[in-house]
Amino acid sequence: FLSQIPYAQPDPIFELTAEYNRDGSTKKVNLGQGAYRDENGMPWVLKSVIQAKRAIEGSGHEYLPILGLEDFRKGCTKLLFGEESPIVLENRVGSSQSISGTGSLHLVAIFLANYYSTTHKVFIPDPTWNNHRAIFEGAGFDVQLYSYFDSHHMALYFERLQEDLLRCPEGSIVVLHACAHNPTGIDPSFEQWKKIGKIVKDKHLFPIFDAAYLGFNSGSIDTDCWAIRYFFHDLNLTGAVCMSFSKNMGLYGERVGCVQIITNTFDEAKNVESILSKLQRSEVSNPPAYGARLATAIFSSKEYMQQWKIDLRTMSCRINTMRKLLVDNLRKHNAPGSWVHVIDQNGMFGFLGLTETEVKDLRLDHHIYMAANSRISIAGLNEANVEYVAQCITSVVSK
Ligand code: PLP
Ligand code: TYF
Repeated sequence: FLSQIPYAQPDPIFELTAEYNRDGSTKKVNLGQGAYRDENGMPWVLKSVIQAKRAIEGSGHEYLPILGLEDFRKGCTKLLFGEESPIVLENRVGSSQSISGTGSLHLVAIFLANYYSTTHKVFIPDPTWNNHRAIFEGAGFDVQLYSYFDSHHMALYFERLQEDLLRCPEGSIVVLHACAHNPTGIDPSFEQWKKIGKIVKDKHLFPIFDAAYLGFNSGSIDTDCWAIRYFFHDLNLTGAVCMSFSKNMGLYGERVGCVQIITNTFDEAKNVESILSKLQRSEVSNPPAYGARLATAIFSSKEYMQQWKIDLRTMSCRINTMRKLLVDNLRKHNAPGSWVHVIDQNGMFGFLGLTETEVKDLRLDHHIYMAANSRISIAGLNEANVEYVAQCITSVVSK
């Protein structure tokens, strides 16, 4: 059978990084993969993480429990909902540590496939992170798109989004980006979230919040949890949150994440957790320890938590400054258009609205690398390259 195995195309964003690494030009700029870079274009280890590393020295290499570190899981629930939350006080969350955000989505997907049935459709935004389709199709679901982005106005297509969600069959599963939508950087307003919440409630949809960028919109986890808290506190819904600490703790390669399934009662949560444990056992047996220990050390120390908040502001402020500087430079070089959409976008990415040809020209003629849909990781910009990038964008769009 091996001779019949087809060749699967590599993931485009990892290919782009490989192509960037092969490029020998000194001018090259990497705006591809969503990973934070400091003002010198270097990966950044958060100060809070450096403190946590010292604190956990000597913690050894034993296995964790199947569901991961309990203090980590409980810390994640408190982070999402706050210490005083009824959800926390009534123990209504079934949780499991996971292989970061991706593993968290996967665990929820197989949980739903096994215990809710793949006859339910999964709705994901158009566009979205390309792994959403792969993860849910991989678990056996029929995956459909709901409208999200209006490319004409470079804005949220809210009317269509509402229409599409209203058309979902009752009980469908809907994937929502908690904040910092990837790739568009456009999130619903509070008022729009309220309307989405009402549809989710009325149609008994099962919401899954993909929370991979908490802290990147506002610099504050509390603020960026607004939609999650509105759904589960104010509307009293049940659903899932898939948390990742790749970006907001800079722990990319350590694979630190958590699944939170918000239920109606403590007994439901206990049963859900038993199933998460059973599923996790045959998938990864038990999750990796190091990164979860770091995150737990941060959660358990007031001092480190304070530092983490500062670190989040450091990253989100630098990204915002670069966002504005890019637009200032585009305007300075008279790039056609107002570029106000880039200013209005949130989180780690800018969604420029260039054509595939323009993106290709930037790569081949100017050594500037970005996703084919013209999504840029803003953190790849710095004082040394932002004007060059703006000049080159101006040049390709003025052709
Ligand atoms: N969800 C979204 C929307 C993402 O953009 C990412 C990473 O880029 C993830 C989930 C998961 O990332 P990780 O598995 O590294 O936590
Ligand atoms: O840049 C992006 O959109 C991501 C990058 O485990 C990424 O696809 C890389 C590794 C990973 C998750 C996301």
